[in-house]
Formats: sequence, structure tokens, C-alpha cells
Amino acid sequence: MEHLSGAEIVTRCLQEEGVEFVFGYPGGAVLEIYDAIFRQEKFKHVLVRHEQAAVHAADAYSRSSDQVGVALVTSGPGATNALTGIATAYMDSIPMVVISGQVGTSAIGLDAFQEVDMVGCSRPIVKHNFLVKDVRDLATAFKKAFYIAKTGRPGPVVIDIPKDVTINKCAFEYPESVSIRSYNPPSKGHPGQIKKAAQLLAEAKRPYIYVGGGAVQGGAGAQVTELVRLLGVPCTNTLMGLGALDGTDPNFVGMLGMHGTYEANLAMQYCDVLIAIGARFDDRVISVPNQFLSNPKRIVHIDVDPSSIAKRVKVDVPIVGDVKHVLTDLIAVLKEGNQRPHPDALANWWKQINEWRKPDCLLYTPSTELIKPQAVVQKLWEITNGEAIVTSDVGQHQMWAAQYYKFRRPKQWINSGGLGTMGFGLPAAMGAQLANPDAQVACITGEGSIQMNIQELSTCKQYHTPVKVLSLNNRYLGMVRQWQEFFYGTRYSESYMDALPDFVKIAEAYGHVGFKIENPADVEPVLKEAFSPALKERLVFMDFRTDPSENVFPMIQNGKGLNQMDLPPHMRGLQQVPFENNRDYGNLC
Ligand SMILES: Cc1ncc(C[n+]2csc(CCOP(=O)(O)OP(=O)(O)O)c2C)c(N)n1
Repeated sequence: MEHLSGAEIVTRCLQEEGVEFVFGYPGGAVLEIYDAIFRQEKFKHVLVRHEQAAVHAADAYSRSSDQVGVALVTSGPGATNALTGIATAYMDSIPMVVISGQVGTSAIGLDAFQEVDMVGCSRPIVKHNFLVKDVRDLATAFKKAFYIAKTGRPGPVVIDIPKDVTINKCAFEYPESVSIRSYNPPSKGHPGQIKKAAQLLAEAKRPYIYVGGGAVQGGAGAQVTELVRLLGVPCTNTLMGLGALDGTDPNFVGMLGMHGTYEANLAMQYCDVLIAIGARFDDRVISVPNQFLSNPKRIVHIDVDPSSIAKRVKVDVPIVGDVKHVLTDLIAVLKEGNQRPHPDALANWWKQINEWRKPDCLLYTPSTELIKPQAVVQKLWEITNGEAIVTSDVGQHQMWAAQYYKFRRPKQWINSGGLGTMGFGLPAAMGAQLANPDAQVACITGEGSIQMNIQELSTCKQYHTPVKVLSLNNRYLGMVRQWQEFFYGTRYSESYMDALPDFVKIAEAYGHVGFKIENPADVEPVLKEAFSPALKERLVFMDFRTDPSENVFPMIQNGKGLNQMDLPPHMRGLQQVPFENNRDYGNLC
């Protein structure tokens, strides 16, 4: 058996796991590992400019592929810089392994230089973590870490390795499998519960399918599509579920939730049988549970994580299992028993939904003078034929990206939904481009968000990641400004960014191409040029000077119900509680 140093074991474990890229930043505690990386050729290391970006890049590498993302950071400040990225991945259930260096075992707890208790710091934001104090435990820790990260409900796992452990040697053998007591992720759903779900769907007059990020992560896009087609029922995706059903599918009623469509939110409120797939009834989706449940409905909830089920709402048919397996079985049961919702009731339900659709809640007022942010996203969709991988930062631009780019497939839309991390977009685009070298990758960002990790333009240059950055520059922290306009008497406290840099010059200084776009007529030509063969290999930074006063509609204010949306101007005054005094909603179907 080979005798290897801890550092060599780290690189061998990564090779055994088939890792292609490690995103990281060196430092004293991990120098042995960096030396071992230098001496191997199987995986590549990507040197980012900030550890937070390493974790976001690894995260998006995973989100846009079927791989586990890997990041490597040094102890102390390296580790703490990684925490935001780890929390981002945790909130969105992304499989990832983060390796952090630690001070030597004898120095732990003595406030040694660059010491921080990484296991303690990361505990609430990881699926699991390890502090490996003995080199002989290293290989097993890696095997377990990858297994835990990608099975069940995925999530980030931290492996903290003291420096002396990277120097010490031991015999190396990579375990073929691991068994972890009390960790048995479910796969198949309970057949009896699946039958009950089929029965409920067949009895439904107003059925509705609600799909979340779990279906995207669980690779269940094809099954979602098959179920929707089989039943012919309306379907909505959450922000994290976009792409699980093609955004151009006629049965897709748009995203739901705080900035969801009028029709998606009202259908959620007034459906009678709801089937939730890998979705968790997040507060941004249903707002307050008692308002959501004020219209009686029966709920089927499918999720791999039992603790997500019935956490926020009462569920009639809980099904714990891998969403892909459960949906496959559900489809088989429905087909076998030829169970479908009653066609007349379903036709009535569609009639109602089409009424809700008619006013087109995403309509905005075009302008020949000011660039409308929605128009930029729409043009991007047209020019990329809906095929680009799109990452976003956080703010109004994120919501416009979600509303106006119709995602065709899972893993095409990459954003920080759970934590809402500004600074995510650019490093995420980098990671997604490395995972998909032939894909068009666009990062939709704001002038506030991009400045949180703009240094990664340097990494993009070094590793030739030709992402196209679309900054919807409204000179405001737009989402903050919108809330201040709605809830704080237009007191724009610290939401205006003065002294903005010249982004074109910044892009050029990093060796990229930059465009400043101020005229609506230039939006299309510039986008076409950015995505033209001539600039295929180049990162292009587009600084769109957008209308600073534009707001995101529809919007549900905190504490309000799904049928109490703030609507765009052309829909103001529309009745959203059509059956207020009619508790059985009898005239709906
Ligand atoms: C790290 C971090 N800090 C603060 C916030 C709060 N926040 C949410 S949206 C937003 C404004 C974003 O501004 P910008 O990137 O310019 O995008 P816009 O809303 O204008 O499209 C802020 C400050 C956040 N989400 N993340």
C-alpha cells in the first residue's frame, strides 16, 4: 500500500472523486496541499481573487452540472471569507465540498495566528462538517463528505484540516463505500401515499402543480414535464425551480410568490388540490400560511427531506422520497388506473386561469428614451434563443431575469434564492462557464451587486471564461429603493450610489471588452455584438444605463396574501378576491 502525506491524500481523494476543478486561494495552512496540487495533473486549480468567489464558483459549477463543487481555502480569514458562499449553497441545497486549512493540532484553541474555529463557525450553515485531526482519518472523511454532499437533500460539507495533518504520512487507500449510522437518505416514496396522491389528483376540480428547486437538483425535469402533459394541469415554478418545466410551455403559468405572476399566485390561492414537488412553501412563496390556507385545499407534498414537509403548512399526503423516483411511480400509477382530473372541471379551471392571464401582468411601458430593464432581459432571451445559462446577482435585476428570461431546462438559471447573496453573479458565471465551456453564459447583475465581487474579472481573464455581463445600472440599490418607495415614504436612505466607476474602463483595465449603453435603440445591436462570433472568446461587460425609477411588479408585501398583490399600473383595481363570500368557491368550476 502507498504511503502518502496528508496533502497528497487530499489530492488523491479529489482525483478518486473525479473532480475536474478546484476553486481556491492559498495560504500558510494549506501550502502543503498547494504543493501537492502542483505535483499532479488530473484536476485543475482556479485561483480566484477572494475566497467568497471560490465558493460561489464551485457552487455554480455544481448548479450547472451534475458534479459536486469543490473549494479550497486557508485557515482564519480564508475560512471566514468562505462562509457567505457556504451559507448560500446551504440555503439552496447545493452539493459542495469545502476544504479549509487549520492551524496545527497542537495550536488549536490557543488563538494561534490565523486560527478560527471553522467547525464551530460553519456548523449552522453546512450539511455536515469534519475536523480531521489524524491523517489516517482523511480518506474516509473525504469519501463521507462527497457522499453526504450529494445524497438525500444535497448541501455543502466542510473538511477542516490542520497543517500537521497535511504533512503527516500514512498508508492510503480510498474506501469503496461508506456507511454512516443514522444517515439513510430515502429514495422510493411510500406506494400507498403515491396511490392517495393519484386519487386526489383524479378528484381535483382545480389541480395545480407547484415545483421548486428540489426538482431541479433532483434531476426531475423530465418527470415534471411528463406529469404536466399527462394531466394537462397548470404548473408554476418557484424562483429556484425555473426551468424544471419549459418557460414557454402553455401549461406554465409563470413563477409564483412575492414577484410571481398574477395568474400563478391566484391559482395557488384558489386551487383545490396542490401537488408540491421539491418545494418548501417558503415565506417568499406563500407569504403568511394562514392567508394561504384560508382557501381550503388538499396538499400533496413530495420532498427528499422529511423535515421540509409540513414545516410551514399542514399537508394531507406527505411523500418522502427522491422526487424523480416518486414522480416516476406517480405517473405509472396514474397511467395504470387511467386517473385524470375530470375534463369539464379542468376546462373550467383553465378558463378561469386564462381570464387571469389576459391582462398580462408582466406588461411594462416601453420607452424610446429610457432603457427599460425588462426590455434588456427580453432581448437577451431572443438573441440567445433562450439557450443561455443565466446567473444573476440579487435585487430588481434578479427578479426581472426570473420573470422575462423563459428558461427552457433545469440547471440553466443560477441564482442565490435562499440567502439572496449580492456578489454571487460573476463568480457563479465563471464556475458555470468552466463547467459548460461551449455554452453561452450571461450574468445579469446590478451596479451594486457587481461591485461586491468585481475583482473576479481578473480570474475570468486568467482562465479565459468569456461570460457576458449585463449590468442593469439604475444608479440605485434598486430593490432597496423600491422598498423605500413603498414602505418608507420615499426616504431613499443610503440607496443611491454616488461616485460610480466607469465600468467600461474597469472592464478594459482587466483586459476585457466594455460597452456603455444609454440609448434604447442600442440595446439590441450591442447585445448582438456581444454574442457575435467575433467576441465569442471575450468577456464583454455591458453597462446598461436603465430607467432608475422602474419597479418590479407584481409584488406581494410582507404579511399579505397571494391574492393581495400590488399590480402594475395597467392592472390597478383588479379584483383579486373573486369569491370572497363564497367559501366553497362553487362558481369557479
Ligand atoms: C451581501 C448583501 N448585502 C445586502 C443585501 C440587501 N440587498 C438586497 S437587493 C439590494 C440592492 C441591489 O442593488 P443592485 O445590485 O444595484 O441591483 P438592483 O436592485 O438595482 O437591480 C440589497 C442591498 C443583499 N441581498 N446581499
